[in-house]
Amino acid sequence: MRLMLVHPSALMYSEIFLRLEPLGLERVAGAALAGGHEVRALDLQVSDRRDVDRELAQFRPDALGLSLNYLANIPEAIEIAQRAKAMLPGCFVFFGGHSVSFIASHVLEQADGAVDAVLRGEGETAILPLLAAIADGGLESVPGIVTADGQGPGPRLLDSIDEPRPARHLMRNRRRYFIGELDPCASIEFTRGCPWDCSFCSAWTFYGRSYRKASAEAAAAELASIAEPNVFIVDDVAFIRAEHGDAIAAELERRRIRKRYYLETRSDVLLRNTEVFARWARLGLNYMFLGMEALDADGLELYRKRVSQDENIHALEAARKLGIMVAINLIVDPAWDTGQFRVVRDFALSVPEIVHLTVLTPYPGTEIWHTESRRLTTRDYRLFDIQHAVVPTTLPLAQFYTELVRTQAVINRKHLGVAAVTGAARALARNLARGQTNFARMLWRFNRVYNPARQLADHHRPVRYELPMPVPVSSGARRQELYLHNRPPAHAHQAGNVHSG
Ligand code: B12
Ligand code: SF4
Repeated sequence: MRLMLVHPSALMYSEIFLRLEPLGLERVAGAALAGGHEVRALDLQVSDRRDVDRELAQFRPDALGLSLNYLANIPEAIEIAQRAKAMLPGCFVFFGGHSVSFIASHVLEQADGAVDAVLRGEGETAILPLLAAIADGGLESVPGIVTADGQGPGPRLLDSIDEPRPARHLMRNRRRYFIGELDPCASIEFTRGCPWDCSFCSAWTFYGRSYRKASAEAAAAELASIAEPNVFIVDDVAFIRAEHGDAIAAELERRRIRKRYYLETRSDVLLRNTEVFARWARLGLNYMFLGMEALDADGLELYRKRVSQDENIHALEAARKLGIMVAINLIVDPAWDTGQFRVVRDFALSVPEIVHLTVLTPYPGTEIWHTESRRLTTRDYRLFDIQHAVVPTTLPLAQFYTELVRTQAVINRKHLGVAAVTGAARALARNLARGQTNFARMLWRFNRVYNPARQLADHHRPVRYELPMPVPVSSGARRQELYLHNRPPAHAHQAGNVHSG
């Protein structure tokens, strides 16, 4: 069967800092290729929308799958589905991915016949049964399927994430993937799932709090096959288990693989497994993203982060000692006044790290989607990108964005200053010499992309597709009700009791 897979465009604001390969889509492609299907893929982050039409006309796929990890991409994906159906009425169009999994039937209704099915949950286990069912019938028994006729069996978790390998070779324009000065940059997954349960996050609800690890051999073999010199490790929390991080490091040392890495982790994990991070720093770990989220105990408690402010501060010190550059994430609560923005600006200027701000956003799949008592001020999918306020702001909205952008600009100026005097300037020159311009463009586009008037205007665009209304549940509701994957694989307990709180 001919299968075409598409990842939608980059989101409005994040694309200046990064653009990364769609690993989930590549893994679904890998599973379909392993099943003997003919597969083509397009990533609209790095390709033109007109390429979809061109590819549909030339390849004439029997099935078209779109990746929807991000809510903000849903309107675009529906438009692509409608266009594909108009061009190829016999083509089976389906959606899959993180965010759409939580609101599958709602999106199917909105697509009004242009989308035949949504596959909830992990795509690798469902793609071959789906393609077989498109040919021979039996859609209702595909794991995770939702169609206009109703919901099929629950989604199935992969037993081992070692296979299938992502079909990286299908992606065109790979040189356009980058994160900061790691340009160009590939992505890899060492583990899947997160055992913590932060109230604003859907990583744990998607995987039913399960946690799986790739074998060290498979992880190293995959890294060895990656051509790019830089790699983003997509794990929700890297190196939770010290022995796992060590085992992969040992394989890389044995194979003499040296690249530069970027990863995301938690302060308590960094403090507990400092030796592992030190070993990875020697292997090329240059950058790390720490989700600190709040500067005070109340905020940390509210987000159920299960980390103290002391641990956060110690983690920054530990990373500095290891020579790893840290980007800190802080969540901006729409309830903030000017004083709270000032506190964050002062903090950002007082530390050498880069501070990244995201706006608290209840979205489907998170606990706060059900428990947040403030009413939504908008249900426009495009504003659910954690750069916009979707619940009432204490400051008038225009002033809220002015404060937000001012704070980001202060941080960015600091960042540019740092770039001018540190190794980043050398990296910039090196990248430009090699024709890699993604990083340079990012540094100079900030003022054009981030401006309060633009952010405010985003709220006044005509809205065609809206999120469903949140269904309130009591905060004491059973956890399992939030889970998308309900049956962890047999070995999910490998993670052990890693909860920090
Ligand atoms: C790595 C990552 C990124 C990377 C790369 C993203 C990319 N290009 O795909 C970067 C750093 C760029 C990123 C950025 C952002 N991210 Co992000 N990201 C993740 C993370 C941690 C892992 C995703 C991943 O690669 N997993 C590994 C792969 C193998 O899994 P997967 O992509 O989920 O794919 C599987 C299934 O979803 C499914 N699937 C996927 N596509 C398809 C397609 C079809 C047809 C089918 C059938 C199945 C299918 O099958 C795959 C294999 O099992 C997730 C959290 C999580 N655990 O999912 C957040 C997450 C997806 N990100 C999130 C957010 C908010 C963002 C940002 C908006 C943050 C910001 N403002 O800076 C940006 C926006 C990025 C953009 N598109 O422009 C939210 C999503 C929020 C939402 N509901 O919309 C998540 C869920 C984290 C969270 N806090 O809850 N992100
Ligand atoms: S530790 Fe990170 S990935 Fe895990 S639930 Fe909290 S925010 Fe999400």
